[in-house]
Amino acid sequence: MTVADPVLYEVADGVATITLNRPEVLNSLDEPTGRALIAALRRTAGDRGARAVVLTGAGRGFCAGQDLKEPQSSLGDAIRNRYNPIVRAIRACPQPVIAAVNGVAAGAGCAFALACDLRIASAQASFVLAFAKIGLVPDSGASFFLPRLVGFGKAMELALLGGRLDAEEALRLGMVTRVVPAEELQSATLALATELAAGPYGLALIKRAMLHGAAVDLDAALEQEAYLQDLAGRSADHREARAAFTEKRPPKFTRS
Ligand code: LHQ
Repeated sequence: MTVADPVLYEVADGVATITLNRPEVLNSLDEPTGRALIAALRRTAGDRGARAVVLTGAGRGFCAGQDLKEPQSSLGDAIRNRYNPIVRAIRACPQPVIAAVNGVAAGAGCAFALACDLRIASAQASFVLAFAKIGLVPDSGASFFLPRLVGFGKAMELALLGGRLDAEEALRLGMVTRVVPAEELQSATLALATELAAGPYGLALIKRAMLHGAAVDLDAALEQEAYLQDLAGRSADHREARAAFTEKRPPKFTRS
């Protein structure tokens, strides 16, 4: 009997797709799955063929967080060794990372979606801050991302009550960018990822500027913007965009 890969990695037309692949347990994470996800995200960061990244789940779930049937001695160690590296790897990808939320995203699975740069959801998706229901605290960056996305009051309510939000409610709160019918999730995600994959080198710097700006004071943000703008201004893609503007034609970017 062969055991299916718990995480699938595929690159096509500049888009890397990472698929959590334990559909029978709603893609919850045991140790091998966590390790494979970290490896896939790190591989993406160095993959020159991947100009945008999609994170999604096989079957009817996106990710139900920790596999609650896996025995664990120290939850702190699990968080430090498995979950925090996943979140850091998502943030460290120079490419934009899109969560294509195909179904339920619970616990750390919800936090992974929040850690991504954009979220597009199937109408069948749902979001559950499941931690309170099992006597735990928000982890995997949920306490950091959620208040920034929906405001502190709503984030506190969701964290304490752990209720399930459907896709439309998540859209209303600003947790997701778009909701599409389930059968259109793949094509809509690919269209979004392809648009990003055709973008300039500056997109990686935009990601850096926005992530930095969300966590520092104004002076630090202004200085970082100046630093990154200097890099962006020296890129071939910026020169190409200026030439294309003058020549009244669409730019052709090379990600350099
Ligand atoms: C699962 C799971 C699951 C195993 C569904 N594990 N089997 C970090 C480090 C260390 C420790 C702890 O935590 C963390 C971070 C975290 O992620 S804590 C949060 C852990 N996750 C949860 O508490 C969510 C648990 N799951 C649920 O509440 C429900 O399954 C949700 C709301 C996600 C979906 O409900 P339904 O759509 O009704 O599906 P279901 O409950 O029937 O699940 C389908 C199957 O998947 C079922 O198996 P079965 O053999 O009965 O068909 C579940 O047992 C299995 N499954 N989540 N986390």
